[in-house]
Amino acid sequence: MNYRNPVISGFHPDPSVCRVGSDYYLVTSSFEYFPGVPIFHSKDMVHWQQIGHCLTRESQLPLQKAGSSNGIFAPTLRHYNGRFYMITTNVTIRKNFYVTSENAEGPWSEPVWLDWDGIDPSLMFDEDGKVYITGTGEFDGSEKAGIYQAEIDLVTGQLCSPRRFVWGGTGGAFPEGPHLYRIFDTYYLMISEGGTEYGHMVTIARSDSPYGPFESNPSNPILSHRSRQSSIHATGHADLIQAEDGSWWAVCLGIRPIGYPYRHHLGRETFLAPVRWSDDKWPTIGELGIIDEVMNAGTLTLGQGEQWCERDDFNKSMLAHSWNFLRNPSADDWSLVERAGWLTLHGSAITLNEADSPAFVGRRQQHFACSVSTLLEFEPNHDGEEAGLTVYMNEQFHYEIALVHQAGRRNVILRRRIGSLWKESFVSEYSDSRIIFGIEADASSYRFTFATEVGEKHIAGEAECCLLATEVAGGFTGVFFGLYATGNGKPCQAPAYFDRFDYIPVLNTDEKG
Ligand code: 6LW
Repeated sequence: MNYRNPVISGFHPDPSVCRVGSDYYLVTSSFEYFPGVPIFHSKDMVHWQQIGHCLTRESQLPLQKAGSSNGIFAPTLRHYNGRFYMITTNVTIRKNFYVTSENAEGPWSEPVWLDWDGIDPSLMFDEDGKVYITGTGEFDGSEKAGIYQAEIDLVTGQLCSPRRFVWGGTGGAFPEGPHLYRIFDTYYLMISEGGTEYGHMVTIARSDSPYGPFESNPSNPILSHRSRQSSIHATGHADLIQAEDGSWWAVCLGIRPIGYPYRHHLGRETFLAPVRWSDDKWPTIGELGIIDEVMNAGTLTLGQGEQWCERDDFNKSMLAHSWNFLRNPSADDWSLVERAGWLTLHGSAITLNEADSPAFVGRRQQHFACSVSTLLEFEPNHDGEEAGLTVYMNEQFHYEIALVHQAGRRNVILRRRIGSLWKESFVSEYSDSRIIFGIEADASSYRFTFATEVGEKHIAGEAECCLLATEVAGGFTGVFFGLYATGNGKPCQAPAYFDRFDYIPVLNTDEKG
């Protein structure tokens, strides 16, 4: 049987995976978004369902004023003695920490803050009871670039040995994202090099001792799409996993750029690839380091994917796991109970143009071709009061279709913000307080629409996907669709009520199968 990559589409980078019996669990990075570190469950490693987040409280995830693409970097997920451990870095406060839980769904513990510098911390539970923390050294020049390691006591969070440099990789830039494994009674140290962009690769070394000296695999890299003719690029940051049936697999990140020069706007996504061991016990990921959008599932027994939920009616008292806030949301800014069946947003003075926490509830764009829409009820009566639907990459790169009070009039606007340039490319007076906003996406453009509940759909304009791409906008994240409200510099007195949010992927015949 074949399966399709990415196995988790949209902005889901730096995957880390573990297995408990026949259940697989996976986490990804979340940067400035809240809650943090989405966690997924699967029975086959191909079909993943999000079951929650590891970091759901501000005490675990302080993100005040976190710059875009700061906050939470690469997490590692492990299960040991009936307990899950998720270890990661909050780059904004320069702290490494772990949280634990008996159930992957949570609740997860308060953080154990570590005396450990750098990023990308990983844990390895050795057979003799020792636990190793392995991580990427500081990038600020205070340490030699490479991978550092120590023993750690996970009851107290204290280190029980000095921090030691263990490997610098094969000479690529940014040796990072390490995981230490004990396989075939040998210690394998797998890392990424080349940076998370088009030079990305995975390399591996091994030793009889957890501290090395590590012997580099003569066939490194074991995964890389550098200079490849492929729809997938920048593959790297991998984690190894042995399936219940004994077969070996890796999850890794990759991107699917559009056009030339390449531009990718959906972010770094999660891919699955088979791992083969050579006779002399070195692994390779995929076909000689190459992965594909369609791959053979080998001995995995594939189950059914979850039905895509096209409509969120906001009828529950909790937001679905797919929704996120920007940084730590203010409790006054949003409610699912204030008006039953509607998401209410109270716009604050903060706008989408600030690296702050505007009244915003968003979800990742996970398909190149898709359409989203929402019904908004909003009666702005003061200049600057605004609510609508945004395609958001970061505070400097976003598009929105909105209802806004401007110079005494209520207008529908299409605004495009690209770096220091911005333009309202459509402005049309609109007298009603109810409006349906829509965005129709294909791989290269977004089309913005509006309609009354009974009337025909009008096109407000189009905008390029490539101008929101990482290659233009920078950062480590991917595009979100967001519902938002703002008073543009002062509190918005009118509440913005959103009745529903539809996300309808346009799948090609292959993807449906
Ligand atoms: C992460 C690093 C990386 O910490 O990108 O692709 C950084 N690899 O290991 C942010 O995701």
